Amino acid sequence: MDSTARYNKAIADLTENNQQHLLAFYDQLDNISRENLLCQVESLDFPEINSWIRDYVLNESPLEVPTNFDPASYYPVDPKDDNQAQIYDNAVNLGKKLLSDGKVAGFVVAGGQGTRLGFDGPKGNYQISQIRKKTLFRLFAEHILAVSAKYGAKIPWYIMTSPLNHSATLELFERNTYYGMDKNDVFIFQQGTNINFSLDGRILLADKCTLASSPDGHGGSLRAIYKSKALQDMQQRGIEQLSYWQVDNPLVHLFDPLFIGLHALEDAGMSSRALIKAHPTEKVGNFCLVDDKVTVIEYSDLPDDQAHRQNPDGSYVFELGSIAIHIVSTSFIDKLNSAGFALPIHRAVKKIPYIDPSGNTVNPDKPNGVKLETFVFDALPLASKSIILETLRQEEFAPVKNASGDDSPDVTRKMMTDRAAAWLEKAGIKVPRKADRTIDCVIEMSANFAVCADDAKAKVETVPRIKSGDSIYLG
Ligand code: UD2
Repeated sequence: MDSTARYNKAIADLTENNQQHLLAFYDQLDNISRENLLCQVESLDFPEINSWIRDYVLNESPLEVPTNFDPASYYPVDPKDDNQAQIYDNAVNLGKKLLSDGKVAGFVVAGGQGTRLGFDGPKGNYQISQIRKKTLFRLFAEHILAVSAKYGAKIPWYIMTSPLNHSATLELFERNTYYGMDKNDVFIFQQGTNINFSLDGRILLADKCTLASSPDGHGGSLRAIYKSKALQDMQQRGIEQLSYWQVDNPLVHLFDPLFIGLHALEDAGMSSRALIKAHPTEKVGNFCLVDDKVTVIEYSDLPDDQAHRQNPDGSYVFELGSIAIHIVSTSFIDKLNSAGFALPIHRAVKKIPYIDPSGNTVNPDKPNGVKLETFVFDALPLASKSIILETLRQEEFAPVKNASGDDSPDVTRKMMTDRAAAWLEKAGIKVPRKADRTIDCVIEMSANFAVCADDAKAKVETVPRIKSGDSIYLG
């Protein structure tokens, strides 16, 4: 079909679906831009788009929130009896074996925009460590290398980006020589995107030849792993379990043998770390049981009376918060994709820059459009089995999300020192504290020194005396 015929067909399809404004500037474009725009229009699946507009754009509360749910059961940090202690021992042994057999890989989702932090570029390039100013990506790479060395096995690293930051991420890894990792063990791939709509259901134009679009949510990772052939790469390497985490949390225990082992012992498809929420309405997902399946109900969807419901002992019934740390079996991802699957779509009303009918770029100062995303935790109920292991906030959860206040770099950095101090004190080392018992020094502990409290204990001899006000790097 020549370009005139293609244009005629495109305008007819768009008009039929009330989206003809997308070609309003066609006459002003050069040939390359026209071709580019026609390709985007030709790829639109109108039956699907019209169902999205009906169900998620024009419908303001599309998701059915379950009304009948119970609290989910979980493995506590410390085993509750001898029987459970035996299970934990077996799990640790199995987890260690899977790591030494090279059956485990790392997987970080890093496709988000990081708007709240106000940091330009991939969030993984944010300098979070206090003394050596290491970035999140560098800390994760060092952690992976340290665990690889500990277990004498390769641990490949899969990184999901989005069109917003893919080339910048690739460039970062090249410039930093893959942070010391073998380039062949780092697999960087992009997630998919969804087009953006105005509140009245029209597709927005980002510029005169580009439809507005945004990353399809971290739930898109389960399809992107498959489409990018990352899954194939994992299968060729014999990877059975993926350790999944978010790019904003430098405290995550990337490869905890207990977590990996419990998941594998139970033959689970996808499992989760959880913590006891700081307060009933903390902004994390809530682990629940819906129809006997582990399900996360987002904080915004949990009714207030349920969030505040208490047990006779005063604890909250829905006390378990999701911190987006999972183990996912590669066989589960394969099964999902081979059978065809769809995760629920979540609607987010946002400020989306667009081109108005006169061709001017508008940067709205209030939400003007809808982005559609899927969430990875919505895959939990699709797994035939799913376990939850409790963790402690101070051990494993200090995300960098906001420029100041809660979840800000200052809080994260303090928690990094606090955890290092706790590991040293557990090993019998004296750490200076102020009168109010807060730590009176800065400690940066590299993964090379320790990835868990036991590693730190084995290195006590190498730790210098720490005085009030010191800045100590343990490498
Ligand atoms: C997420 C969870 C929340 C809690 C919290 C812990 C959701 C909806 N909520 O909240 O329950 O567990 O994390 O920190 O997830 N990302 C992509 N592609 C995308 C969107 C996000 O890769 O299209 C990545 C992003 O780079 C980041 C992670 O997913 O690593 C989390 O994204 P977020 O900051 O939007 O999630 P948040 O803080 O709202």
